[in-house]
Amino acid sequence: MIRKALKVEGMTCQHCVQTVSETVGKMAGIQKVEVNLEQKLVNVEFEESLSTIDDISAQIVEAGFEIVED
Ligand SMILES: [Cu+2]
Repeated sequence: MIRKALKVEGMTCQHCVQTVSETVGKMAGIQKVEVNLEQKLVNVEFEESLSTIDDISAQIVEAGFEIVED
């Protein structure tokens, strides 16, 4: 299990937070999703053999948000 933080642009309200949480939460191997709206961060705990960070990023983009590269 690893933990990573993604910077996500485009989340503006609790509805966005819920959309991202649900989208990521239903993926395989996701243990925990925490969205920090103020910091625009999505903290994810997941099993890398089931979903990669690229998979998670792709789903967030699919849901209409933008991943900001560090
Ligand atoms: Cu919103």
